[in-house]
Amino acid sequence: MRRMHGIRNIVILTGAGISAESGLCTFRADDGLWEDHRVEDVASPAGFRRDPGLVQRFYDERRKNIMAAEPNAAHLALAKLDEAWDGELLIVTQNIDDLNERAGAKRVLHMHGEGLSAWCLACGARHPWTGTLLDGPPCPVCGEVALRPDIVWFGEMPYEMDRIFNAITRADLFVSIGTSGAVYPAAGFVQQAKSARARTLELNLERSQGSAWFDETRLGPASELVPEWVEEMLR
Ligand code: BV8
Repeated sequence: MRRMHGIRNIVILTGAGISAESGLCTFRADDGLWEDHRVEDVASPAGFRRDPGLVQRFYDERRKNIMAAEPNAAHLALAKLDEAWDGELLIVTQNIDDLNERAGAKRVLHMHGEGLSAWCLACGARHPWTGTLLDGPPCPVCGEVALRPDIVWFGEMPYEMDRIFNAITRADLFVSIGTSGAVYPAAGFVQQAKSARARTLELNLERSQGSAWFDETRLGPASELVPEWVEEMLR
């Protein structure tokens, strides 16, 4: 059934801001995540080679925080849209938390990896992981002590770029929620959406670095803006 606004295919990009009201720090806020760590020390292959203990401790802490957090009204609204939307829909998240899935959303893609997943550098296997990695647990498949966080670090290729590219090319509407537009290639998706003649909407607490590319920017907390927007889409 085609809705009154003629939109069928939607791509939604989310960043740390959508999980801020669930108590998970954003990156660039004053108390931002990176405050007491240099990004390149904890989110880069070189940082991991230099001090694997620091990086494992950093992500063990993030994993604990993720499990202690709960989805907020923005995650629940996106899950409601995902459930009800009979057109194409893809939630592309830069976040490593599983709050979209815990809210019930199905069509979710983690372009920067997942905090609750471990990746074996010896056999390549990936494992759902809720424990710690600092103590060097063996890989459940090959037994090697070679597990790293299943995270896309700076300088590494984001996951499923082809699937993201195809979804944006087919999109009628591109919506960005809770992201500062500081990190590429995610920050460049709005330009690709524009060239695919999609409508572009930004929902954010403050204007992002890419605000100029959006047809419309709504400022405010995601827990208010996202449920409002979803109601509009399902009307
Ligand atoms: C790559 C996982 C090669 C780790 C992350 C072009 C130009 C310049 C630089 C580059 C470029 N291309 C590549 C680069 C280098 C680099 C990059 O972009 N550097 C930046 C710093 C300049 N990019 C890379 O290295 C990428 N890889 O390029 O590989 C390649 C690429 C393509 C094809 C071939 C080869 C990999 C980048 C991924 C790194 N990993 N995360 C972890 O999480 O620990 S990035 C990480 O930082 C997040 O995932 C996210 O992407 C980014 C943080 O940004 P946000 O999520 O937006 O969070 P932030 O705090 O900044 O902002 C929060 C926003 O929310 C704010 O606007 C705030 O106002 C708002 N907000 C706050 N509260 C609320 C709210 N909004 C609503 N409601 C609220 N309550």
